[in-house]
Amino acid sequence: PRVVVLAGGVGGAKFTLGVRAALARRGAPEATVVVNTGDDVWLSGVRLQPDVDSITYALAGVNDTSRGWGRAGDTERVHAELQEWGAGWPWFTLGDLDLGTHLARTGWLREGLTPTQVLERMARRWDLGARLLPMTDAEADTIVTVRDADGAERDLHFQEWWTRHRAALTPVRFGNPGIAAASPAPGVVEAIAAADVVLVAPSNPVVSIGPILAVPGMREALAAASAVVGVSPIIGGRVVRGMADVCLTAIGVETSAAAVAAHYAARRAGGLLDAWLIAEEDAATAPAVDAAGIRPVVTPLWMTDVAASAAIVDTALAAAS
Ligand code: GDP
Ligand code: FO1
Ligand code: CA
Repeated sequence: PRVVVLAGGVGGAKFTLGVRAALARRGAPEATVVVNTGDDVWLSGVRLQPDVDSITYALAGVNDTSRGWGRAGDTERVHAELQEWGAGWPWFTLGDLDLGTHLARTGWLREGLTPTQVLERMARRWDLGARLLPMTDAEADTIVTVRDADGAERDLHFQEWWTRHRAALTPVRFGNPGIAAASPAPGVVEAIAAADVVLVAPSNPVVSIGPILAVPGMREALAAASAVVGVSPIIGGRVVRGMADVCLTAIGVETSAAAVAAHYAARRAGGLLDAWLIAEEDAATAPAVDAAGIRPVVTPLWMTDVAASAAIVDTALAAAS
């Protein structure tokens, strides 16, 4: 089958490794992965694309699997020097190898290449086994609005809210300034139209999948897709890692597999999903998913290794047909 994946960073990367394996076994064409760029940030004059890099590094096999971001075996000499200058963010570590990526990307952007063209060029270095596309070529960094002790609202970049404050400042809302004027990156709408199935990775529904869906034209493209199957990032009523629970609470969605499904909503009711994979731990919520007009499929959802991720993808592909 022709497959498109909507993905964020680490959850998206683990899932994409499974997609690559499942499709290779079938001799199917490489998947197209539409990656969240809401995490992107300008820092010390370079453009970071954390989710794009997480997926690229994971597919290339050069990612730091224990930390969850950056390159395996990286050093932090430049970061230490930036600290001495008082440049950058002290709480945000830029690895030396990772900085090479950011410098290459920023140089090409300044030469006039679009983010899509830069990613195409970067992906050539490795045999990634998937086509990566940013969700949009426009800058649409996620901004978190919090309320200070005095009641005033304050905006922070998502990366500051997360890596500096560890999501401890209660969010009032999430936004992507500039996204209203954005459009899907070249090739995204075409890939969705040509796909036999669109898979929604078990990524953060608010700050990873949310920005992708907020790109004007994306929801229309997905509404016309052949099939859309999602995978729950919530197992046993909890997030596996990260701060999706804090994000969901902020937008009034309970941290449960069924509530996230209802948030995405049934495609036949104007929403996103035809089917929704939920963990065995959440089997009791299947009737609620069904009641929302989405076909629940109960299956193990722990992406412990590539084989486990590929098994989830097999189940998702079966649910689409
Ligand atoms: P980020 O951009 O690095 O935060 O990563 P994503 O947005 O792509 O994915 C984060 C989500 O992945 C979190 O909400 C986790 O709950 C979810 N996640 C991580 N590991 C697993 C897993 O093994 N199985 C499932 N179902 N979800 C997972
Ligand atoms: N996450 C952290 O918690 N601390 C860091 O110092 C940090 C540095 C960093 C550098 C490059 C990069 O691509 C990602 C980095 N991350 C870091 C992860 C990043 O904040 C992710 O966007 C979040 O984990 C959510 O996706
Ligand atoms: Ca992310």
